[in-house]
Amino acid sequence: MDGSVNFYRPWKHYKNGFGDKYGEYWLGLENIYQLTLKRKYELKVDLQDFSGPSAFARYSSFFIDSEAEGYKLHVSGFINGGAGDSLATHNGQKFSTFDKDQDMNAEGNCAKSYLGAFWYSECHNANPNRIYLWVNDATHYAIGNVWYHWKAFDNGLKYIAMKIKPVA
Ligand SMILES: [Ca+2]
Repeated sequence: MDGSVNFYRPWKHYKNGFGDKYGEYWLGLENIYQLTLKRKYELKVDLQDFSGPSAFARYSSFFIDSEAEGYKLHVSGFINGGAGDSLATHNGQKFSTFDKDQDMNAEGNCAKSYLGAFWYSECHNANPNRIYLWVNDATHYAIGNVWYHWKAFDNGLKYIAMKIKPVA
């Protein structure tokens, strides 16, 4: 949301969480696993562009598997709030960081190649934990925090939040 926290971090940080819950924040894969194990959750991804517009994607079901399963992502029940479904190719993938490559890219390391950490396949349509670019600048091809089906790979977004809440 403001570039104040460095998101290029190793596995241990993504497992345990980091940042400031009132600002830029990662809840932690183990916390997400424990929460979504106990109750049913939905996911809402809020996006905002530097030029003003916003959009969202909702998923009526969200959970992840245990660390032994690579914290594999499970999302379904997509509801389009204008953003498009950029998690479809990430569904069923394990989480990868630069020091823990669990992606589907046999030759390379998506976290290293695209300077992020996510449920990469080979490699991504969404890369929210990536470099904060501060401005719209299409010359920064595919290095920003990307949600492909809304703004393609050219634009890093001003704001990306993935929020979960229990399903009533
Ligand atoms: Ca790989």
